[in-house]
Amino acid sequence: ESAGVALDAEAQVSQIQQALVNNLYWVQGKDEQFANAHDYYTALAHSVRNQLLQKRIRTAKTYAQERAKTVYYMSAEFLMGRQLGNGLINLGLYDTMRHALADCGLDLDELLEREAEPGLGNGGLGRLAACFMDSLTTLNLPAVGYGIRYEFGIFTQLIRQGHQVEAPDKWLSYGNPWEIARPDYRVEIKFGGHTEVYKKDGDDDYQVRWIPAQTVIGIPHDVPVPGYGTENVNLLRLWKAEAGEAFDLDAFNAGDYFGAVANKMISENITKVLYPNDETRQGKELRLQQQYFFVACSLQDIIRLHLRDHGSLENLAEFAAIQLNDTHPAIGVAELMRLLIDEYNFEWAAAWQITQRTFGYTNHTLMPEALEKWSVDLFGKLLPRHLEIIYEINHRFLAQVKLRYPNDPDRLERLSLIEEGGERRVRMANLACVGSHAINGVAALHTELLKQEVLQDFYELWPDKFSNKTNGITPRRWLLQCNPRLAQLISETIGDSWITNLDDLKQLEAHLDNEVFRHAWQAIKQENKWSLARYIHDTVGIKVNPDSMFDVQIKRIHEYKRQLMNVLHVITLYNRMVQNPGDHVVPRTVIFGGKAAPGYAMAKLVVKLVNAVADVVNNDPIVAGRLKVVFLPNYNVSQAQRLFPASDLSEQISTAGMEASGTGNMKFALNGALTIGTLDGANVEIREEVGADNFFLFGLTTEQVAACKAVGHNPWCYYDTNPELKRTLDVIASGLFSPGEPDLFLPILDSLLVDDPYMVMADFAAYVQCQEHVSRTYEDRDRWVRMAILNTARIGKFSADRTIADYAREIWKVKAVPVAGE
Ligand code: 26M
Repeated sequence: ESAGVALDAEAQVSQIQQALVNNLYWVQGKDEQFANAHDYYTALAHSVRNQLLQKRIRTAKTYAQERAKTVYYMSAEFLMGRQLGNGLINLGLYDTMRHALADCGLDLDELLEREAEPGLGNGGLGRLAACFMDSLTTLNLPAVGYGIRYEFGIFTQLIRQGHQVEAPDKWLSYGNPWEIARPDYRVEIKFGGHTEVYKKDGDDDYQVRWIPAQTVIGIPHDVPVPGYGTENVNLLRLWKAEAGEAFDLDAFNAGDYFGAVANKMISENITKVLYPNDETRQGKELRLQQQYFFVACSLQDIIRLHLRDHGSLENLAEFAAIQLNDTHPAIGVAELMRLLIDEYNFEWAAAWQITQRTFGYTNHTLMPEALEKWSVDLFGKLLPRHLEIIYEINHRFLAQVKLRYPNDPDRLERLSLIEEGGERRVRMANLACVGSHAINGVAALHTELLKQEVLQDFYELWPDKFSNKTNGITPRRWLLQCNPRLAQLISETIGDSWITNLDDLKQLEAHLDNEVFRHAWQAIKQENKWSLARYIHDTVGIKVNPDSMFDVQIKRIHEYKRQLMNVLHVITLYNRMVQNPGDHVVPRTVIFGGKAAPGYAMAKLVVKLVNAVADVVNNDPIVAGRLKVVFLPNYNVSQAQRLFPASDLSEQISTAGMEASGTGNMKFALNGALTIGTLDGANVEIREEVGADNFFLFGLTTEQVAACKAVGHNPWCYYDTNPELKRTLDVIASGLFSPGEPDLFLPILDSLLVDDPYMVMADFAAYVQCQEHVSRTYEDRDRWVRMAILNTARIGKFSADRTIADYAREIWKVKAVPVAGE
């Protein structure tokens, strides 16, 4: 029998090789002889895609037959990361493929590197959507992700003379083998114009109709989403905007050729580029167009599918659960009402019930500047009918509130969907709350703060709508795929059930006292660090000491995340080494990665400061081998997959009460890095799970931050009483890091010493002290390894499989529909 298996494997290998050669020839028009690595990548991607499409077709049939309730996850962002490696792992083809390629002299790892990264998101929110898609499929839950097919994703970050420079992300320039365009499911989307009242034939009632000014076409582009160890394949359906067919006929006929083509460009602009703002919104018209465009496309698609399978929209909420990933798709509440009332002739009350029962809303931020509000003026010009509907929703809602709180005009003002006083604005979070049956935060602390602060009035009105759903990450990409050596050690030790049941990692604890196991664990971390050190040298030319502690902060650059505090610590370490060169130190390599929003001056200045400090520190022989600073340009999902496995220390140091959850924190711990962090977001729950002894905690709590601000925080007193902090700021002020530009970093010093809104000064001493504790612990390498193992062993709660199972049971009421094997 083993001979039979061997033969089968051999047959499989030659089958794979034949498929690749065929693709090169018939699809790409290339002879084997002239094919380069990218051509082979494309051939391989097509062969994986074909297998996924086959499974997808069988999945769609099963879902339709079973009349299954479906989750529609609406998100303006999906940060999927590269697909090929993930597809191979999910299909169980990874090892076979590696051997088949090696047979032809090709290196799988090298081909995987040829894939362009689909960066269709800013950061945490978009990556969460991608992890959720992985878990939805792995759990066999019928689901569609709806989003935008941006032609340019998050910008490419270049560093020039230490400054961030943005370049366009041309991710589609070599084609995208993962999508398939579906022009047969195109939809028409209208914008602008006005509304009018009319009487329908044979009907006494008046109806409203929208006479729009423009039509844009939405073309779905489908990306198959595989799961681990399942036949099911779900869909990510991304919409591309094109000009309407008749866009130009009138103009052409009038002889206005140029105007006609210009109009076409305006339509196609809608899905041109991802807005690179994370957490701050600007009321840009194109952004509202993007939001309405993808939501309106998706709702038409949902309705088409629902009517196909169920015949009437009466029971929409029984078969469709639509989740709003933040307020970006919240306009969907008004659009579904418009469709039901204007197009499908529902009465208001019935339409409203269907709408509320169908939508759920997830909030992702406590930062007030991130709450979306659209000027009523702009809104009415772009979506006049939707503005009317929002006014009507508001009118009925506030009437209901008035009954409950008869003499509370302030409360009415706060709950209103319209912000008054100054420019009137539509509050999208209020629209999302009113239009949904479920509202959730993304970590326990975040949900509590939502209930007590940002959404307090809604919580008092409808406490039962609120729940917490602590974020999670997919263990497939964030351990199995990115850290194959550790994944293998774990599977050899406790079996491989952890891949779909992450709580099983607990079994590692039984091996804590096994010295061989601990050495193997440490050796893997060391190998991962060597490989990262090579990558750092290849990309930025810096030689780092692979035996030093890899201290890593990778996330969007934002003041509340406090990369600045981390740099101040680095400068402090540098000052110490310069002043006392003979003192014993624990060597560190401090690594930063992250993009600053292009219009966020302070964040860009922090990028410059990191690079400027790196220039000085890395070229000073006094600290050689003991301190290095690295800023890795263009942090993205692919780079993250190299960084988490090679990290010793995870920096999660946001001001308490400001980070909704964080998900990078989970990826570090899963890969055996220890956290230095504040009691913020999911850090609180991570610490609870891994144990206080295995987590480096420091800093003010949310309450202490609030109390400090209430009495008036005076940053100067920290400067005056902490000589090391004083020296650190003085060194920046001296111009050491800005030769020839003495004032360059003044805005940073000003921010720290005038307002210090993020409490960097207040937390600095505690942070530095905690870092000393980190260093001492790292010196006892065996103790460190034990702590690392315990972090991995106890992180099971943060699997996105758990998160999604909670959403499915408590919000969506959806059940698994497994597709039978062939
Ligand atoms: C808004 C307007 C224009 C352009 C972009 C935006 C925008 C985009 C993303 C605003 C906010 C955006 O994301 C917020 C976000 O990423 N929140 C993060 O969500 C993660 C997943 O829940 C959490 O882990 C992070 O703590 C939270 O910051």
